[in-house]
Formats: sequence, C-alpha cells, structure tokens
Amino acid sequence: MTTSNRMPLPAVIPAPVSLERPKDAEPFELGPGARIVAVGTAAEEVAGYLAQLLRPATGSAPEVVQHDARDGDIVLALEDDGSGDESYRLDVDARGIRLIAPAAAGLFFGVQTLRQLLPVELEASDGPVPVTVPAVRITDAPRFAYRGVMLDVARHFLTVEEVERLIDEVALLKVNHLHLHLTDDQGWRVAIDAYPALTGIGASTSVDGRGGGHYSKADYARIVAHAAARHLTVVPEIDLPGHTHAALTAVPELNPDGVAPAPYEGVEVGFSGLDPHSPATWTFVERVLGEVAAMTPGPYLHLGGDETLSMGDDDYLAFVARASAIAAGTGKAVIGWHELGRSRELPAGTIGQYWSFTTPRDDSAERTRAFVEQGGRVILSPADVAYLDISYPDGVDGPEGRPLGQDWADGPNSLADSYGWDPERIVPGLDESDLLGIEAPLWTETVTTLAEAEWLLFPRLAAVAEIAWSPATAARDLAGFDLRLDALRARLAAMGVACHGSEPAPHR
Ligand code: TNX
Repeated sequence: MTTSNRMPLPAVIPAPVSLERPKDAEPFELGPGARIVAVGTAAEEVAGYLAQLLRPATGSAPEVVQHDARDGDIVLALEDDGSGDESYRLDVDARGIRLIAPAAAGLFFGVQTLRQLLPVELEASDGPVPVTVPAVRITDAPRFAYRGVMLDVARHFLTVEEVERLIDEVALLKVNHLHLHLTDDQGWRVAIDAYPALTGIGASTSVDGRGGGHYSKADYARIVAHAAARHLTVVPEIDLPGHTHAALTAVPELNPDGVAPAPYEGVEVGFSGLDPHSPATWTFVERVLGEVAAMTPGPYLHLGGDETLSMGDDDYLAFVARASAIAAGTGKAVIGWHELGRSRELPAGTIGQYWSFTTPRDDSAERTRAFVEQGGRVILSPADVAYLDISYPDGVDGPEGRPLGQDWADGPNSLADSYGWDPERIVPGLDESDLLGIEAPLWTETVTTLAEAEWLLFPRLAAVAEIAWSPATAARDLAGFDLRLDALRARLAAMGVACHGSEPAPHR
C-alpha cells in the first residue's frame, strides 16, 4: 500500500494497490436522505447489495436511484478505463462516496473494500448505527485472475445454506472462485440423473459415519446462483479415476467383478480407481461429465486425477487421455491436480493445480510444468501454506471443543506460514504469466460443522487472499498485516463467524 501521510491507515484486507488519505479531507457521514446512485444497469445489482449492507444504519435500506447524484450520496458508476473488469477506484470524502469500475465485478470488489471501512456494528446490529467513513482515495486491481477456496463436501457434507454462508464470508476477501470437491471415497454429493444410486447409497455416509447428504440439481443451481450474485464462479470437481469408492458402491458395473463394495468411512487415500478397460467406465464418465457440465455456467470442469496409488502407469495414462478429452468435449476448460501432468496427451490449455510444498517434492514441479508445456496455466495450492485443513500450532481446541485439522503437510501451519510465501518462487521455471491464480483448499476429514470450517479458514484465508489479490511489490509485513487483521477479526466476530485466535463468535 502506498500512503500519503502518517495517519493510521484504514485496515483493508487484501491490501489495495494504492490507498491514500487525502490531506485535510473530512470523513463521509451517511445522512438520512443519502441515496445510492447506480449509473448503468449492471451497477444496480451491486447497489442493491450495498443497500442491504447499509440497512442497519437507519433501519431501512437506502433508496437506489439511477441518476442525479447529490452531495451526500453514494455513487456506483460503470466507466471503462481499460483497467480490467475486477479493478475499481473508490473516493470517499465529506461530499460523498464515488465508486467507479469498468464492470459489475469491480464495483462488487470495491464494495467489499468499502464494507471494511464501515463501522463493524453494521454487521451485527438492527440499527440505528451512525455511519462515518474515513476520507480515502483507493485504486485497486487484482494480481491474479483466479482467487479460489475449495470446500470438500465429500468427506463431510455441508448443506446449501452452509455453503451460501461461506460464500458470503469469503466474498469479503475478494475470493472469486468456489471449487466444490463433490465426490470422494466417502461420498458422492451431487445428483446425476443417469445414476440415481450415486446419491442414494453413494451419498449415505461420511467420514466416521456422521451422516450423508447430497445436492439435488435444484440445490446445486441455488449454490451457483448465490455464488454468481457475489461474483464467485463455481468450479465443480468430479475426482477421477481415484477417490471413487463411493461411485463403486453405487454402480456395481464399475467394479471388475460386478459386485459393489460397502461404503467407506475412513480417511485413507489412494485405494480406489476406475478401470479404463471397462466399457461401463466410459459410459459413466461421459454421462457424469456431460450432466455436470450442463449444470455449470462457469468455464471450468475439475477432473481431479490425484492419488491413484492403486493404478499402474499405463492404466492411469490411458484413463487421463480419454477422460480429459471427454471433459474438454463438453466445452469446458479442464482443471486437474498436478498428477494429471503425467500425461502428455492433455487437451490444449488444461490447467494444473499444484498441491505439493513451497519447495516442490518428488516429481511435482515437472508434472506442473507439463501443463504449461501443453498450453495451460497453473493454480497454486502449496499444501504447507495454502491447505487450510492443516491444524494450527497452538493446539487449541476448535469451536466445538475438539481438536481440528490434519498434520501431514509439514503441519501444524500458522498464519505466518500462510502469509509468508511468494507464488513466483514455488515451481521453478514458471513465470508469473503462467500462474492463473491461487486456491486455498479446505479438506474436511476432521471438519463436521460450519463453525469448524470457518475456524480453520479464518484467519489464514485472509493471508492467502492477500497473496492472491495484492501486488507482488507490496511488502509482506506480518506486523502490519496483524494490525489490519484485528479489524477483520472484529468484523468476522460481528458477522458471527468463527475465527481461530478470536473470541468465540456469538451463536447465530
Ligand atoms: C490430500 S491433495 C488429498 C486429499 C486429502 C488431503 C488432506 C489432494 C489432491 N488430495 O484427498 O483430503 O490431502 O489434507
């Protein structure tokens, strides 16, 4: 952040490209007659969202109008200055608030910045809350196009309402992709018309047998729509050919002996696989990927591809070549975990998701470069800093009074770990332009409730989100980040969000 004077800076996470406090400018005070002026049709939806955020100020949402801005109004205007759809400028002083962006996305992210400048009490109160906003001039744009969070709804299921809440929470940090890990050994969580048993027996349980669950097509559409309204793209993952035990329990013909095994409630990985020599496999892959692509307005389809320890090389490569071609044939861009880079027959542009360590182990760097060599780009999720299911170092119990998190990825992993890495230095040979972005996965072997998911995500997601959004040139100053984080902690608490290291959030 560049600053123009020594006044304490408003605490914004992720840090904007530039934030100045203009000398002698007075703060904005929201008056009773203030309106939101939405200039341009695409600005109206964002104006409606902001009006709801401001509702507790007076007890009623400010009126949204289309023109004739007056002093004291909040103006959201679309103006294309060529700076990218997600960029914005935010000017606040006593005369009003002016937020300008080339597209609705930029306005939405600008509103998330503005939200962090508003009194914390607005998040919790039914009002009235006096609203004063410090005078600032901010210009901002993201470093990476893809800023993701992954939820594993297979090991433990999260309901539509829980996923919607998490979407609202991560939007505050300008996260713009929600990767849903929809299938794994323990459960298949999305309805596929061609195979109803996938969400029958296939969705009947979870890790430790804590109950099942799945999304109907209507449920899934609700999640996608809720995400879209917060400018997040949903990335569905159907994990193939490994992590498929739940599918094998539901579809007997996928098993070489035609006999479906019993459901699995443990946490081992790498034992299941689909047989590339069986015609039933290919009928299954075509139907499932076809239906999932049809439910997906976003551009991506994640094929998984990780941890197929029970399959030989030839079978794995035969599977990947054919399955990735089927996935690409749906019209979607294919994403896979870095193991997919074992294949030299990937559809052009296939995106690799790197999940080894900040210093690559085994052949992970080579596998990851293989995506770039085949015309694709890379999403970084280094497990020792970006896997948010790894436990915290202090050994404190989670919000339900039990320990949380796994340790395998050089864990426990601290907030400082999640903040202290440089995307350009992870995979040797990759340039910044080879990186599509960054994602923080939340695997849920140990996570059984929404509060537990929140507690593992926050505050470390704030660190990963800042690395994904803020300029490479911004010094990663942990002490300064910690200060800004205090404000975010207070806001999350007011929102009722569980956060490690904060006072317990009040019950919702
Ligand atoms: C590895 S990383 C997995 C998941 C586990 C996770 C636990 C990757 C692509 N697969 O199956 O849930 O570790 O941290």
